[in-house]
Amino acid sequence: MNKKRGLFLTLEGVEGVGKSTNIEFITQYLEQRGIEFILTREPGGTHLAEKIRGLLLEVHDEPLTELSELLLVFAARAQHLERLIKPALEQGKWVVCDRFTDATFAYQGAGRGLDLAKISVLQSMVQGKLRPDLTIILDLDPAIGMQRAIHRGSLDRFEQEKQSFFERVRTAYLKIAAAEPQRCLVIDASKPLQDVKTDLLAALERGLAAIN
Ligand code: Z5A
Repeated sequence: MNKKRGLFLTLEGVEGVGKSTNIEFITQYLEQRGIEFILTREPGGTHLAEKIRGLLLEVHDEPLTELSELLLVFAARAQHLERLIKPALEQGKWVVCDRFTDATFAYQGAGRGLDLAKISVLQSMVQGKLRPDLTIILDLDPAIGMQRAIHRGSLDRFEQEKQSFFERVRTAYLKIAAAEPQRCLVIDASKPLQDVKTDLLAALERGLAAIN
């Protein structure tokens, strides 16, 4: 029997914007509706892809080149897609993913300044036509995000970047949202958490109604 493909939802935003916090609201929403889903993240999501995540986030004596970083992001994604995301979608499960390829366009593209056309080539090579059905972009001034995240202790390789890097990342996310309004919903994450939750759930209802 052919089961209907599950939906692919992604959550994006700058550092400390509240993705982990808000993803919990999304999963509660899906549970209440009896929707079968998996929760995963990028970079990572499978045993090997999580090892690649370690390489990407740790600070190394030998600096990682920008191209190596880009290729590692897509290597992790290729593993994640084939081993976890695609099988789940084919079984009819929804996939909720903390970051996906929009993060590559934002961080490696706008942040590092790598050629967006090259990222698009890798996107097609690794994903074929697969794209998220719905993407929630939590938008916040990176200075506030950094303040929210700072208590976590030592900074990873990305967290050590300057504020201007994260400002480029934020602008890139807003550009993606403007270019693909049918897929991307932007939520103002500077509001108190309860208000962000209300906006997020309303956006989710609207977004899902438009897809289904
Ligand atoms: N990366 C990349 O470069 N290219 C790629 O293609 C991909 C990723 C996929 C790891 O991502 C890094 O990988 C990321 C980009 C890069 N690096 N950076 N930066 P990650 O998603 O694992 O790491 P992260 O961005 O650092 O996520 P995070 O710091 O865990 O942030 P978060 O999940 O968005 O935030 P949170 O933990 O939910 O919230 C932070 C704190 O704020 C917490 O105490 C909350 O209680 C509080 N909070 C949340 N919402 C609010 C509101 N509304 N008001 C007040 N306080 C709040």
